[in-house]
Amino acid sequence: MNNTIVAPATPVLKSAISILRLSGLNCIDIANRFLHIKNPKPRYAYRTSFYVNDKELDDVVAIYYKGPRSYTGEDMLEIFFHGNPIIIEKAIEALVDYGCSFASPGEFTKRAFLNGKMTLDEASSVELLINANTEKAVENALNMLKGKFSSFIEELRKEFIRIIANIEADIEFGYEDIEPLDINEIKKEINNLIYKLEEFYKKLKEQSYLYDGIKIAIVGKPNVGKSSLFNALLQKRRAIVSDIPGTTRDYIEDRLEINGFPVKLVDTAGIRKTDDPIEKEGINIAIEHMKEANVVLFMVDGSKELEEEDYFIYDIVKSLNTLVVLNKSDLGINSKTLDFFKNNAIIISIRNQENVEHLKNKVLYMLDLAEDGIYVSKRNKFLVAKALGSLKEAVLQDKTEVMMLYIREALDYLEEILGLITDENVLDEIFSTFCIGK
Ligand SMILES: Nc1nc2c(ncn2[C@@H]2O[C@H](COP(=O)(O)OP(=O)(O)O)[C@@H](O)[C@H]2O)c(=O)[nH]1
Ligand SMILES: [Mg+2]
Repeated sequence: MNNTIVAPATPVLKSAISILRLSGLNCIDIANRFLHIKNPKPRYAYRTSFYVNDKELDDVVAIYYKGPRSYTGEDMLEIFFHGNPIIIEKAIEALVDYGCSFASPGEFTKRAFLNGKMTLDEASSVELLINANTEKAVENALNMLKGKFSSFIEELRKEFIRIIANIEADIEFGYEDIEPLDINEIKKEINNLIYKLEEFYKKLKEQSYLYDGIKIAIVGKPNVGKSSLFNALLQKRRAIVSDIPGTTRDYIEDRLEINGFPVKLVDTAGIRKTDDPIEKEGINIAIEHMKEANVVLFMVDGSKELEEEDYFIYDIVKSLNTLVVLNKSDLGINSKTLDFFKNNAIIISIRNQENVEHLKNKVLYMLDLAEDGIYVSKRNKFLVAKALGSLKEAVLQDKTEVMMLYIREALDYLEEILGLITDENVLDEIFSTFCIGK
C-alpha cells in the first residue's frame, strides 16, 4: 500500500501534453531526484526539467500535492510532459527502475477510497463519468461523484446509529434509575425511517440502462413494417424496406439516443416458416436477439387479421418484456386483431408518422425510466431494498433486543453501500474495470 505508484493519466499518443501521475510516500524524493526540486511547495506549478540519470529528458511542468490534500489522500506528483510516447515510456521506465510500481487499473481511485477521500459509490462514479456516452449519463455520473446517492445513505446511517445507541443505553442501564425507552416511540422512529427509505427507493433506477444502454429488438413476421420502424427511429434509411417478404434476412443494428439513454436498436429478419437455410439462420438469430433485449417490439400488421406466424411469435415474446406494436393504422385497424391484444398494444402508422414518438416514451415507461431518478448499480439498489426489508422486520418486533438485531442488519447493508464493510472481491470487481492512471 505504501509503495509509490506511477501511470500515465492521459492516453499515450502524440499530443500537446501528456501527464504522468504518481502517488505514495516517495514523491518528495522523486521530485528531488528527477525534477531537481527540493522541498516542493504543494500545489505550485513548477517549470523545470525531467532528468534521467542527470540527463534532461524533457522540459516539463510539475505539481506536488501533499497528502492528505490530494486525490488519493497520499503525497502525489503530476508531471506534464510534451505529448510524445517515447518520452512517457522512457520516464516510466526510469521511475520503475527507481522503485515505483506501475499502477494497476483504478489504483489511484482505490487508494482514494481506502484513504477515506470518497465513498465506494463515489469512487465507482469516477469510471462512469469517464465512460459515459450521452450528456445525461455524464450529468448523472457527476451527481453521483458529488454524493447525490451516498450522502443520503450517510445521513440515514447517522440516524440508525443514534437509534441503536439509544436502545443500547436502555438495555445496558435498564435496571437503574433511567426512564425506560418506550418501544412504541422507537417504532415510530423506525417507521419514519422506513418511509424515508421507501420514498428514496422509488427514485432509484438501474444505472446499466444509462451506461451500457438499452437494447431494443424489433421482431415480427415479414412485411409488417419492422425495417420501416427501424429507419423511422433512426431517422435515416438504414435498412432496406420493400414489400417483398424476406428482404431483411440477416439482422441490422444501429445506435440512437432516447431522452439521453443510449439505445442499441436491432432490426431482425421476419420470422416465418421457410426452407431457405440462410433465412432460417436469420430467424434463429432474431430469436436470440429478442431473448437478450431489454425491450422487444413485437410488430404486427394492425390492418389485417392475425395469422399463424403472428401467434407463433407472440408465444415466444409474451413472456419477455414486450410491447405489441400494431402498425399500418393508416389502412384502418382490424377489430379482431385489436381485441386479441386488448389494451396492451400501441397503434402506429409509420407511413403517416403517427405515434412513433409516443412509442419511444412507452419503451422508457416499460423500463421505469420515464421519470427522472437517481441511477445506481444493481448491487446498490439491491442493498437498499435489503435494508428496507430488515427495517420492516424490526418494526414488527416486541422485544427491543430482537428489534436491535434487525436494525443492525439494516445498518450493515447501508455500510456495505458506503464501502465501510469491505469485501475484497467486491472492491477488485469495481476497480478492475477502471482505466489505467485513474
Ligand atoms: N400502409 C402502410 N404501409 C407501411 C407502413 N409501414 C411500412 N409499410 C409498408 O410495408 C411494407 C413492408 O415494410 P418493411 O419495413 O420492409 O417490413 P419488414 O419486412 O417487417 O421489415 C413496405 O412496402 C412498407 O412501405 C405503414 O405504416 N402503413
Ligand atoms: Mg425488414
